[in-house]
Amino acid sequence: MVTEPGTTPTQGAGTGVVLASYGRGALVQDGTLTLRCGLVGRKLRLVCGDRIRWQHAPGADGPSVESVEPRRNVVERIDARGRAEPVAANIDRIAVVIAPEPAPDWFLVDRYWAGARHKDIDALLIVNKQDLGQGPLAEQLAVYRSLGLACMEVGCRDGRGLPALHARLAASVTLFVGQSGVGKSSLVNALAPEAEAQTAELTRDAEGRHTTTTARWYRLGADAAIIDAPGVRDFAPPAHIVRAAERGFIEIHAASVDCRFNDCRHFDEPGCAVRAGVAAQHIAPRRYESYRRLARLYEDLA
Ligand SMILES: Nc1nc2c(ncn2[C@@H]2O[C@H](COP(=O)(O)OP(=O)(O)OP(=O)(O)O)[C@@H](O)[C@H]2O)c(=O)[nH]1
Ligand SMILES: [Mg+2]
Ligand SMILES: [Zn+2]
Repeated sequence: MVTEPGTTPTQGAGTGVVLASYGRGALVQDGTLTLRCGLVGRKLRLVCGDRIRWQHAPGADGPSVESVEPRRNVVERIDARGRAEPVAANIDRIAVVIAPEPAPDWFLVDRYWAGARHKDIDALLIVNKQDLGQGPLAEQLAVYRSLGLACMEVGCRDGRGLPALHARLAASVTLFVGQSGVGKSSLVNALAPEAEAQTAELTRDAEGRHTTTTARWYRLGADAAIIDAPGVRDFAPPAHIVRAAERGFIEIHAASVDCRFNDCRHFDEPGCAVRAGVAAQHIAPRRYESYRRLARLYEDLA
């Protein structure tokens, strides 16, 4: 029954949180117990962060997840075939991690931010690898700061900014997302002491690098948690969670009150205050382009 280091054989029942979900089973934490659970029934679909009830009946092989509490929210991504895939549930904050290397995909940052706003989830931009400098990032960071997105500069290698980040993540559940290789797992390891011991589940990809293959919850102190998610390049929040694409783009939404038409999409409608704002440099052209790409994608899928 014990297939994962640190799992505890047990009898009884209780409630816990899903640390990681693996198709036919889940790793569950209940207080100090870590349990490798099967699933009762074929319909049960679990995701990292789910609150569940488990039971280990006498005579059973091991503990099973019996039921899932209703989710407060669920963050999804779209896979290469355009299907929505849940990543994590019951999240307070999405932290988008970027770094000078690999070069940021700003469209991805914009989509995650818009998606977080749409779901009323707090958003944070973490700029890692400060030891590499941030030259070309500075211009875009200034745009995000002016729009009110919290940005924190950190470095796993030299420990820069980590105490401030740790403090910021207190009393909440934060999902780390971002491109592969930006240092999400390195950050989680640096912040959560218990994570370091569990890097066994990191696998190596074709180029021999460690890469994360499934979302995984780690406790951060007594009252907080961080979820390390895989950074597959093609993944992004699905369009349907950013249905209100415009609402997710704070500056575009603000300008749109002056558009001539109430249902202006800000593409080529006459009297569009958003395009006027872009022309007058009040709205960053790159942000407008992100909005257009997202709005188009949504229209294609609708
Ligand atoms: N120079 C520098 N390199 C770093 C820093 N943080 C992480 N790295 C390196 O970046 C590489 C990728 O780190 P990971 O933590 O595996 O990145 P990840 O975002 O978890 O990647 P995926 O799991 O594939 O999504 C590793 O070689 C790390 O050593 C940093 O602060 N500075
Ligand atoms: Mg990783
Ligand atoms: Zn408009």
